[in-house]
Amino acid sequence: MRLDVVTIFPEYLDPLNVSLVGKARARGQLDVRVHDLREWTYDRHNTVDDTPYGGGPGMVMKTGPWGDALDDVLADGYENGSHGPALVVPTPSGRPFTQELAVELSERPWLVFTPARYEGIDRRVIDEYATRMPVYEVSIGDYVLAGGEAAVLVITEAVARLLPGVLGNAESHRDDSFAPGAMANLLEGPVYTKPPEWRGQGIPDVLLSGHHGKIARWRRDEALRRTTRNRPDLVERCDPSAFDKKDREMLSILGWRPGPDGRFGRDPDAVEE
Ligand code: JCH
Repeated sequence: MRLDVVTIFPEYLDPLNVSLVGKARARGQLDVRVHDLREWTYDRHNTVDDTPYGGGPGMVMKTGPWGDALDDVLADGYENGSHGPALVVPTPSGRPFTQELAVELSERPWLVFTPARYEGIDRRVIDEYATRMPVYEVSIGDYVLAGGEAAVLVITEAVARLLPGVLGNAESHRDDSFAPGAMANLLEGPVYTKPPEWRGQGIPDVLLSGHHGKIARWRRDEALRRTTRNRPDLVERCDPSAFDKKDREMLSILGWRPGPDGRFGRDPDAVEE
């Protein structure tokens, strides 16, 4: 997979040399190229921004540098044998970045990221490239960053670990059941390792019992406990057929009951566990 990033802060992308993404690059599984947008400015001050039409606060990134940069980056990619580019534009007004979208992006051969600063990029740039290739405008969450670079790091890590051969066998994909679908998308419960006692805290007995059935059940109960507490929306949207008898018992203990449609919701009269 080829990744291009065009930014006014190339150093911000240095973490792409480290860890999982860095190793995938070193192994030749990922071809990452970071470009300084200011190389496509031709004035004395390397200007990339200007005042917004219609007035208002802040500055907007100009069409010229972005258009010239993207044309050159795309031409270079094609010359080097890449095909099927897609533009990935981090923005607070984009579609939510989910595991499902990470899977979709991981199936593309070539992603071009355009992390912006200021109030974002002149709309005409995105509209023009959208006539030639898929454009994904993506938000990594409901909070406001100062620019798109951190979002590129997030998206790149989520995508890279899905590429064939990037995760070693040891750390290989657990269910990753965060993806779409109505079936059991529960958060993971707590995990423990040696030593068996630390600052007066032991390990839950069941995990030392060697009883695989009981361990699986305990983990599932802890997953239900955490998910109802931290992400009630995930439980509410679950197809109720995803819950077995023991799940239903645990949900009841946690104050969750099936509604008229069979889906589970928190009993408003229940007391918090
Ligand atoms: C960005 C900005 C418009 C702040 C400039 C480029 C993405 N999930 C997510 N949060 N924030 C971003 C993001 C991505 C790219 C840029 N900014 C600053 C731009 C705003 O309008 C409300 C606010 C923020």
